[in-house]
Amino acid sequence: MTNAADRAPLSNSYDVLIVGAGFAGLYQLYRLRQLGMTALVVEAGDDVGGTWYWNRYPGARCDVTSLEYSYSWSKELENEWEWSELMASQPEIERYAQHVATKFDLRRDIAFNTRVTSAHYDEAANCWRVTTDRGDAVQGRYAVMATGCLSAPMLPNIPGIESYQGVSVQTSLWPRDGVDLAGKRVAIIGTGSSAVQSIPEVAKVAASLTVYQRTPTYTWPANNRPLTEEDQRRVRETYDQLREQERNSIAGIALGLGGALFAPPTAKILELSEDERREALEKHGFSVTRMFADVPTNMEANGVARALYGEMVRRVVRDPETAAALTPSEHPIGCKRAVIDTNYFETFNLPHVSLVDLRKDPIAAITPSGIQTASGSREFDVIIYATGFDAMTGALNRIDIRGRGGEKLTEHWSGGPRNYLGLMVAGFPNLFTITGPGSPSVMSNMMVSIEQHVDWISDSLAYLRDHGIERMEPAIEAEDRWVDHVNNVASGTMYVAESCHSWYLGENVPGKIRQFMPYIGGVGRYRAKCDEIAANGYEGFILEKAAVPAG
Ligand code: FAD
Ligand code: N01
Repeated sequence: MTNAADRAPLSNSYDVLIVGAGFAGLYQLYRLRQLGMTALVVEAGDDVGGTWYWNRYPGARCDVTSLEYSYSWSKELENEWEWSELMASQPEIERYAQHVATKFDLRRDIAFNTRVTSAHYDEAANCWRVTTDRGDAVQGRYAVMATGCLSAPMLPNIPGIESYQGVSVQTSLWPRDGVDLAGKRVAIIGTGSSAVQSIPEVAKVAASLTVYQRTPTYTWPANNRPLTEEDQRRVRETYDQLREQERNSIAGIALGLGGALFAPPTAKILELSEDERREALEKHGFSVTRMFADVPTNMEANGVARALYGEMVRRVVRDPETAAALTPSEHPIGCKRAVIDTNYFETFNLPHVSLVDLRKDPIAAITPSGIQTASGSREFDVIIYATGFDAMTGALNRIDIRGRGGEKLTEHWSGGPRNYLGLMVAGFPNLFTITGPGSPSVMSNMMVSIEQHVDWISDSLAYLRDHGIERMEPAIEAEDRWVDHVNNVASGTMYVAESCHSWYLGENVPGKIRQFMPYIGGVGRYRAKCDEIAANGYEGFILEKAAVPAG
């Protein structure tokens, strides 16, 4: 299969259907081929890369050291690929995904330009029946949802949005040919990671840039730099140990952002005198607020760090009113996903860049020519929506997934996402989710978590085959216990503090249940738990031979 729009018709039946050709889907396909299973990947985009295919906005790059944000399952790949920067940009990561697809000849089993619209479990035939927006109907004994955690873009429900006559674009659906921003009057709505990365780049070319901010963001300098040959050599020499450290770490990271060995902080900000705190501020700037072990766990320590953070913003941003608006005051440091930037605050000192504080001056409407707030209207040539995603559950819920007895996944999850180990859902036999809610997922270097899930799923499928088992699903009691465990680990942390409103909690999506979705027990502990469950004959799962084999 190629990425041509007019692809050949699909076969009727596969061992495994995989949805999504990002890093998860690609590795899953590779592993299934190794097992000798037939697999089809269905992908909405016209090529591989997932996140790195869709998010082409100016400034897009990863915020984990690229030598770590890369596959670990092929020594040859590891040795031949040269990352040019500490944290690679979107085009480079996309090229890496394309290189992997070409090197391992993966595209021939991928149906591109095809969106899965439904996946229904046929209990009698014990298979998943999948339909697509191109009229395909295919079946697989197993289905693997590699649909991504940050792949369901959100457009805000602002009145008049459809009436706008200029160019409007979402960071997460940025066109491959780019958007002409040179000399244009540009507005950007949002100040999360995508906006923080875009703003300095857009400001370089636009005639004017107006940033519409609802919630100010804690962001830390990326300190990105080109990688030297010495960096690459040093990491290659110790790659095996580094990968092992990642797998057993809390967040899937062994190297810090500087590329040096990373150790979780141990010093406490509350144990420092006022003079020592000031000294640390002078020496480390913004980073001082991320260096102490008590800041994420103790609200008093968090408050001290917030005051230092505010001081740093005031030091960088010259206009006091803009500095005040850019300073987070309501939510604790660390309760939302950390944001990493290059010259974010500095950009607000440029004469053609301005900030609209939506807490004081909310958006009333998008008009045919621009944006109207309570205080008046501004006209723009381009509006950029950096307004985020329906995270973790969005891509799954946008597919009509039905399990045993026709139960809809959205019904099963009407009180918030529920599953066992973040991998399987009770009542949805033989359906696996990669980096789903209830797993470390977005709380980690995703590459490490993706590989762990793909390996676990592949090993499970081999086990089922070797033991003549045709149906696997979690017992409802095991699911209940896991959901309780995930909630208990998060309870009392700043992630669920009342003052925290994050996409981890689903709060950015109107009507979504407030529930902390990822598992924060740590990548290493979680891996050990998954391995132990498998070693104990898949404890908590119901394994059975189907009455009727798949047709
Ligand atoms: P994705 O890459 O999201 O791929 C899922 C694919 O499934 C997509 O191509 C999508 O088109 C397809 N799909 C979904 N639904 C359907 C359907 N119904 N039918 C057909 N196809 C479908 N993580 C990190 O660890 N470090 C980082 O630095 C980092 N940076 C990020 C930067 C951005 C801008 C974003 C948005 C996310 C970032 N992430 C980062 C998270 C990132 O999503 C993961 O690291 C990783 O790329 C996810 O891979 P995936 O294959 O699981 O999902
Ligand atoms: O999305 P976000 P993102 N009116 O949800 C605002 C990964 N990622 O695409 O906070 C006005 O963080 C919203 O405001 P508020 C990473 O995991 C990584 O930026 O809800 N504003 C917020 O400011 C990240 O966390 C990188 O008040 C509205 C913004 O839009 C995740 O993807 C880079 C609004 C959305 O921020 C998502 O990041 C990019 C409205 N109606 C992404 N609706 C790296 O650097 C929403 N907003 C690795």
